Amino acid sequence: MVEMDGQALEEDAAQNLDLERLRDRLPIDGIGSTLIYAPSMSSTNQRALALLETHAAHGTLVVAEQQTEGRGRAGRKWVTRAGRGLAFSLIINPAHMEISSIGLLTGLGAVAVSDAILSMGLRGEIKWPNDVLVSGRKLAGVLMENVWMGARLKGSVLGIGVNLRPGAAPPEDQLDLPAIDLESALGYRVDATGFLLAVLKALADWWARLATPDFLEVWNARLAYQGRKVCIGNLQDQQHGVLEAVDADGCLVLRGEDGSHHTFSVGEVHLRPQAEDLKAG
Ligand code: BT5
Repeated sequence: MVEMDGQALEEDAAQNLDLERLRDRLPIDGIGSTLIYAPSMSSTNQRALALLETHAAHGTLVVAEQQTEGRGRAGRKWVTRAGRGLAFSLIINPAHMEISSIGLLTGLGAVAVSDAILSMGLRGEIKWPNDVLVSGRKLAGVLMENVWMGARLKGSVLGIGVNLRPGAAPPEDQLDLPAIDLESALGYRVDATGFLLAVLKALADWWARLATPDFLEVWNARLAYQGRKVCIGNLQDQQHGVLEAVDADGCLVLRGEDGSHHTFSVGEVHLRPQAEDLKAG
């Protein structure tokens, strides 16, 4: 089933996605069982969360080529510019997952994007928990949001934003981390539909194997800043240590100077390399 919104694209940017082709290839193992597309949306996550409230099914996919109120974590903004980027959100029913391992879903999004770019010859690193970096620059961001009914998890929305073409990201002075787009990294024009399908295929494959050691191994193998000194937390409370790994629940494990281990769950914490380690690395 495909639903289309009538909202038009801002600017005169050409539509990136070939909807006919997308429709023909979906669903992929249940992913994209319902496709909701609009050239422009406020936020695909916002739309998907609203759908989840009205009992949308697992696998429902919401796609836009521009967002006017794209969301990052902790109230930050994510920019998706018409004809330059891609934004999509997948409704997931994590009924069979332990609540403690819900953080794996953020990793699922990041691993799927890094798989898709690897198939194009680009090695991505995952800055825990939710960024995909190429050459230390942010190519994509993942935002997982949950809908609760009391203590019961009704469903999750896995939102992914990717910079496809030059000009996708806002100016550097508005960024925490330098940005990059897929086309600049590859040096040739990217097929947006093919790329989206590759991410969806990877999401479907890893969703089926989320609780396996394979998934954790791949996530860890692509982890940015591994073995380096990092600092994590917020302005009030910062912890320093050497970044060791992601554990089976998707939590980040740091080793302190005294050798003790500290575990952080996917939340509102901010991870960055320490300045002296940046200079060294
Ligand atoms: C993220 O948050 O990186 C999560 C981004 C998730 C976006 C997707 S798009 C589909 C779905 N619908 C939504 O509304 N959201 C999701 P965070 O780690 O908090 O990073 C946010 C920061 O990234 C901002 O404060 C900027 O510094 C930076 N940023 C914003 N737009 C960017 C872009 N296009 N490219 C690179 N960096 C960007």
